[in-house]
Amino acid sequence: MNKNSPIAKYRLDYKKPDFTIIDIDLEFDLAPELTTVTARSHIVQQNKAQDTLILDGEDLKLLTININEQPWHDYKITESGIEIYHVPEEFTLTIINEIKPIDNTALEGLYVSGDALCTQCEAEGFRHITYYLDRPDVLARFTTRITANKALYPYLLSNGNRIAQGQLDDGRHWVQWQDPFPKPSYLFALVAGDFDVLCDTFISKSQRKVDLEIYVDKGNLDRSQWAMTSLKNAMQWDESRFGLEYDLDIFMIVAVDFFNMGAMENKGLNIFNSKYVLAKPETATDHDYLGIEGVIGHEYFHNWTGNRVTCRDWFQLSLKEGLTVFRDQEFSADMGSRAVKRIDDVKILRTVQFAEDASPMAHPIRPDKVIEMNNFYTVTVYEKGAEVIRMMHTLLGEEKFQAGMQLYFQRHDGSAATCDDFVQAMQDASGIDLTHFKLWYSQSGTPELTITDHYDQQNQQYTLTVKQMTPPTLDQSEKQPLHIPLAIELYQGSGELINLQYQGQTINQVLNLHQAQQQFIFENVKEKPIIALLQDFSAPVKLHYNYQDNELIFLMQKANNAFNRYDAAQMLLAKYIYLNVSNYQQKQSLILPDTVIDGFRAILLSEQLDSALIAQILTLPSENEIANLFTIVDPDAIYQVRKFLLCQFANGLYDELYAIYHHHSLPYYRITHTDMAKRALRNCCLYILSFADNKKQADLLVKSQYEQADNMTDSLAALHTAVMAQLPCKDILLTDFDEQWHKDGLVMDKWFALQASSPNNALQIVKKLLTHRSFSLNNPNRVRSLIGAFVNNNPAAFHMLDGSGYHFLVEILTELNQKNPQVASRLIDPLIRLKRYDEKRASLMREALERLLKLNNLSNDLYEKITKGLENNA
Ligand code: B3K
Ligand code: ZN
Repeated sequence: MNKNSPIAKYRLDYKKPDFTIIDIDLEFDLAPELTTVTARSHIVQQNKAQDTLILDGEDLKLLTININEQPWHDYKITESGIEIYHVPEEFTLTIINEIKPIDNTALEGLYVSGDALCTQCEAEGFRHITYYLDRPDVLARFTTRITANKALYPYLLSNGNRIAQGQLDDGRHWVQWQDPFPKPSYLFALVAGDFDVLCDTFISKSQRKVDLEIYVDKGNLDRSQWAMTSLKNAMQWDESRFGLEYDLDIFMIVAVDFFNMGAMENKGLNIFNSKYVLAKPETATDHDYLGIEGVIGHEYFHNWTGNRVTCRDWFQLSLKEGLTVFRDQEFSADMGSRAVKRIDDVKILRTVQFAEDASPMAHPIRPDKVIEMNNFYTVTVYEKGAEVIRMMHTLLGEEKFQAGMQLYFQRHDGSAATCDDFVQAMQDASGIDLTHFKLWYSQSGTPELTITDHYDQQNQQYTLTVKQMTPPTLDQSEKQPLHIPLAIELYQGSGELINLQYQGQTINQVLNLHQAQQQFIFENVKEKPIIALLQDFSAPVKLHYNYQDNELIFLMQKANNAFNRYDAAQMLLAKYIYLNVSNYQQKQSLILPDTVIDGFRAILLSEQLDSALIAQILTLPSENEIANLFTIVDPDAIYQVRKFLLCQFANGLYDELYAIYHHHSLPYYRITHTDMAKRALRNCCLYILSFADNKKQADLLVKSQYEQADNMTDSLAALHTAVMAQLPCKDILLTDFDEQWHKDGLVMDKWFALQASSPNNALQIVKKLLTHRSFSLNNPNRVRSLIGAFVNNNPAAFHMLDGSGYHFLVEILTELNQKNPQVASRLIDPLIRLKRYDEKRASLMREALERLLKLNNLSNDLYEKITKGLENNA
């Protein structure tokens, strides 16, 4: 931070460390105002030619340095750490330094969260605690002794097993922890505070008893049970699906209110944003419950994919993140509805990741150049990274994929590995050549498939021609064809599946694309087939194929694969969105044929489809998802067209929506997938029908649902509908919600986000809410829910033509730049995408970026994104 032109790091510059650290003994004398850290490290030279030890360290006050217990003066403090000269080949280094957790508003390193103290060290936070080789390929055994006031901090936690504890005379106590597994510094964790603890045990497959402890703020015990259930399910699932067993005697989770992201997989001591731990029916929605299950699973699964095998350098981040997201997606799919989970994941990819690929931040899942590592915890590294793992799973099949996992652990357990190592293990275990496939790791951008077909009646042949092309991105102007698995199905008009044959042989439904253009011939095809493309979204690509409406309606109703049914509906809507945006821009009337409405009616009335799937199909794509259909985005037209479609659905399907709404009411709240599905469909019906001309009835329904709801899913759905459809009851309900929940930050986040997405006067509302009693710019969750929701989920308001949305964001970022650069950097994404907007907006966005670039002490995080944004527009 605080440098004018920060220096970029390049993947290809990787060098092995000159020294390594075998053991580290840490002592913390803990207090928020001043903490003293004593670090005794056993250091061994790796490169004989180098006797200068360079350690990372930021914002530290050095007190003393000893080598082999003798004071050492041959060193220099630098901007990024310390250089210690003429060190021996093997020695003990003892460093004592001070830090001030209370001043740490960036929430990186050791900081204060409410009444507790906690750490966040990934990626490069440990250097804010002490001088160290703060890189993931230095693995040391950690022993940590924490001393603090017992009344204020009765619980003192760190990684591994508790090995000793004691009392001091002055009201302080101490606890010592030892982690038997060597680990990089980013997995170090410490927590001190007073908590309520939910305790349980898990018996592992080799009959080991593992103590499970979840630490929550006092008074929140009644919201911690679902997290425990999810943890036990995750432990069980990892044993049964991946054969992976937990390796310590204790696993702890601590929930904190101040956290920059979702959670952190520190060895044996996961630290979580309380949003992903706390849930009870009155305060958390079904969506929250599923989110908790997924994140608890994700962090737990990191114990093997991340901790036991870690990353050699941060460019390899997707090695652990893409793989662990794939694992958590599979966990959630196995626990609930696979189809619904797949649709949710694809939506995120299409909405957020495709937008990132089309932005100046485009990067491969394994980036090549990084200024601020925290900027690369992206949906590309995580979600596209998971799609790359999923494609390997598709190419290998479950059995060979699991054999690849075993080989990967056999080769790399206890060490730091690369993405290439992972692919090599998959290739060696399966015998399947992944040489061409590896390009997915180095090429950025969203590939586009353009597909044409031809049916030859006489020869009963069906020919498919597939072209692939990846548009250039700011980071890479040249693109190559990729190895893309394209899963297809062919249907007869009767709905029957056609067996894929070529030269008398049945062929696999997963076609392997390798070239810019390829042809596939299918024989014995008795009639012109209807093709279902990209089954289960077999590759993260955009698809162009000229479907007729009737073909899409057919697939919506008949496709075997639930994702393809959903996707056919999406493609049908996309056609009319595209057409109507152009109509709107040319001031012509908007249209939606009755046949389309009828297609959706059939889905709504379908008795064999899962209710949750019906709700997914009936939910219109968000404005952001729609934006990705266009090179130049017109936020006003998209908003108007989307609203038009909603009104057409509402009026056209009113009776069915109304009937299903009543038919799906539930007597009480239970967290089962069947009930969640019913609530999803019911609330989807309520939402759509509120856009009908008959506003009075909707107003009554919404109000009564809000008043009668005994759970947050239903009350929030009512409130959401009231705001989005601007129903007369909205203000009364919003006030009531505020009165009831204003002391509960996590619940108020929903209220803030909802109002930031308001279709009317959103900017004024957001500005006013900055001074609301429950809001604080210091808490990342509050910032994300109010400001994040405004800039990300309300494109028509953020991109207002007078530039007021941009102006507002500049003001907020000016404040957050100093306070919390990571949170600021997440918020700036929509502002750097100048190229996607008309000239007027683009020039206002450029001015906003130029103003930010002039800030004093501009953080590396913002600098990297602003300069890319401006470069892209040059
Ligand atoms: N590994 C952490 C993310 C750390 C982000 C640092 N800016 C959580 C996760 O992906 O599981
Ligand atoms: Zn992760």
